[in-house]
Amino acid sequence: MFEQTGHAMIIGVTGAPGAGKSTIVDHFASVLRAQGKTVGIIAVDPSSAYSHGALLGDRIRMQRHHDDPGVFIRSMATRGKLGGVAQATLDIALLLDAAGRSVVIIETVGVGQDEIEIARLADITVVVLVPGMGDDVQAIKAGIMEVADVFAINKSDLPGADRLEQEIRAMQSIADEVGRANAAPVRRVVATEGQGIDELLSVISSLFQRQGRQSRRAEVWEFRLREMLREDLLAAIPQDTLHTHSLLVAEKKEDPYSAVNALKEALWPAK
Ligand SMILES: Nc1nc2c(ncn2[C@@H]2O[C@H](COP(=O)(O)OP(=O)(O)OP(=O)(O)O)[C@@H](O)[C@H]2O)c(=O)[nH]1
Ligand SMILES: [Mg+2]
Repeated sequence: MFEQTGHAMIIGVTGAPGAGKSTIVDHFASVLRAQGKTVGIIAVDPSSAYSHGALLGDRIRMQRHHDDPGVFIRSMATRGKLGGVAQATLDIALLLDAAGRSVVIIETVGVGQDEIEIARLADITVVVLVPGMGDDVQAIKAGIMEVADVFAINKSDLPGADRLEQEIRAMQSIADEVGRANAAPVRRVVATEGQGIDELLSVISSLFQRQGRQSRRAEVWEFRLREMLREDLLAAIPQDTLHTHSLLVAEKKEDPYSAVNALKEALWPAK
């Protein structure tokens, strides 16, 4: 199956809760379908640990695609444990890729570090910001700035879009001064009206074309291989050996460094 992967363009859409990510993704799907492309959508939904409403909301908003086999939608609940979700998301994205979807879209709420990891899996990441939310700059500070390939200012029908755009530009020029150039293009959209969606998608496609399919993949695979290695090594250590050393460390009969050495010894006995 792995040989069949590597054909899809993976788009990440991230941003604050309620920024309009699902509405944008929904319109992306319509535009892509009209171009004859097949679409896979993965909605990573951290809020479903607390309320199932959000999950249902996503389904309802994307309902106009529900009887189109060209659009596959999968919601992933993270149930409070984000570790491992990035891996699971990548695996599903690869599965959709292998199944022949031309575009795979990953929607994730950009709040924590783990979700930024998910955003990094994409070939092109769109960060959705909204005017007048006050926490935009916060979100940018939290590391979202670096993962953005494109900024979408959604809800541009509301006041404050100019100011937000200026704020983004100011951030970019600071990043430029400290040598972390990020001239990600900024586009305004009104997702509810479908305004600016075509333009946003064409910016995404041309960035993807320019950067080439491979540029992100080595980074993504390094991340994935690290996880696979971690899982394999942990699985190779007998559970009771790990437990015994945990007890010893807790009782201060062994220091953690010696414990790790002893565990490595269990994996690779010295000759
Ligand atoms: N005024 C205005 N409202 C919008 C626009 N786009 C989306 N909304 C509204 O914003 C709300 C949230 O939209 P969603 O698409 O669910 O946002 P989301 O980012 O997917 O939300 P979560 O997945 O819950 O984080 C909905 O009530 C939308 O109708 C827009 O361009 N202008
Ligand atoms: Mg959503």
